[in-house]
Amino acid sequence: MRTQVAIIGAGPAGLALGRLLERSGIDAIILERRSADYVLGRIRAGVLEQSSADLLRRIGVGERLEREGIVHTGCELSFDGDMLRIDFEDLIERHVVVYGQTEVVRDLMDARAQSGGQIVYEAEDVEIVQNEGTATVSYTKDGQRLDIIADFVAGCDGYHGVSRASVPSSAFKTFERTYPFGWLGVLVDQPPVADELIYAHHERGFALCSMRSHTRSRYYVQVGAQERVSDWSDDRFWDELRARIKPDLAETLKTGASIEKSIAPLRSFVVEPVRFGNLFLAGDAAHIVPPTGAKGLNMALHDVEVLADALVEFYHERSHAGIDAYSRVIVENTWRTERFSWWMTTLLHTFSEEGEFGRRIQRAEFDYLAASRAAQQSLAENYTGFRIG
Ligand code: RFL
Ligand code: PHB
Repeated sequence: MRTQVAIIGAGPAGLALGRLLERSGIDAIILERRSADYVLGRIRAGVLEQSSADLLRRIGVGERLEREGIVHTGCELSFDGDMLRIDFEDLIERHVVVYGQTEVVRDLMDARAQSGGQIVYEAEDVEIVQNEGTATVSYTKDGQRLDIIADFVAGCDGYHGVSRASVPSSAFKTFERTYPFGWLGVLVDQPPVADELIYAHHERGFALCSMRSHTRSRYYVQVGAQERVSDWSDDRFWDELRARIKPDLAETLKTGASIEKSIAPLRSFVVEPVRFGNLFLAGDAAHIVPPTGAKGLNMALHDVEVLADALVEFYHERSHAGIDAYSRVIVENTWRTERFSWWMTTLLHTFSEEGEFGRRIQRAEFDYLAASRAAQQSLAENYTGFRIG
């Protein structure tokens, strides 16, 4: 098979890139290791930056987002029960949209099915070999080994994918921080405890009250890196969450049987560069942020927007400028977002090794935020999405 762009991975990055290219008349095949149901079953992000929502509308997959997405003009921070609302609208005239990653992926999959674009699910043992000016991507489907010859390969296959692994490790540098804790998340069919997200610091650990809709809530508590989901009954989870949020909120919290429960490790990870010949990394394949700033999905969408522009420039104008600039633009944006996600994580989590000094510094940071409009503006512009160039 011959195609212009072989896309590895049908997560948000791969699917959005496929859509962007299709709308510019560029041919692409998407290879995904898992089944469509498996991909749709993963519960992940919940918050879209305004610019991500704009992108999805622009590429014609915004109809359900428009109907079901919930615009949030602010969020709440809580420190030992003291509340601070960050009013995005008032501070910087921007907002975010609560709309689950699962729904974004579903909308993109539906759009691709409608337009007849190809996604090969359950494509096993994907291998990438770069040639002069093209790349060969091989995979096994139903026991048969098949080849795709492509001009370019987009590695949208997440942190554990094959794309980065296909490049000699001497060709790139990685930067990593692993946090000594994870997030235990629970999804429940109950109305959210508040209208907006609450990011709570407590001496027992961080907690987040989020949502997917007016009737479905998503809650998280910080747990030790070694904890296992099987040690957390629903009752234990609800008790812990209640202990970490303001008592009057804890009283009104509506609990129920969890419909999903999982632990996600927290890490910061950056790859430099993110282009190797005709292979481009995008999304979680190129960078990981801890989920505290709600950035991962948004970064993935931004990466592929930049990549699609670069490829369109190449095919339509025969210009290499965009593809030559890709790595620099992505790495620059990545570090800016890494800084913000690290800062939110550092402010809100409990770090036992930092002792009482660390806690007082966190309190001072919270008090500064509460007192300073400039500090709130900085948080708001980063949370709702800040881009250079
Ligand atoms: P994905 O979603 O991991 O998709 C990669 C796809 O590639 C496939 N794949 C392969 N396919 C073929 N061959 C191979 N060898 C392959 N290896 C892998 C995989 O099966 C998969 O389908 O990466 P992508 O597209 O870059 O998207 C990134 C986002 O998924 C991620 O950054 C976010 O979910 C992060 N994140 C959040 N981001 C936000 O913007 N806002 C949030 O509120 C938010 N909350 C979160 C999060 C991530 C979390 N977890 C579980 C880490 C909350 C959590 C708990
Ligand atoms: C979520 O709803 O899953 C969510 C929301 C905000 C975050 C992280 C996760 O910062």
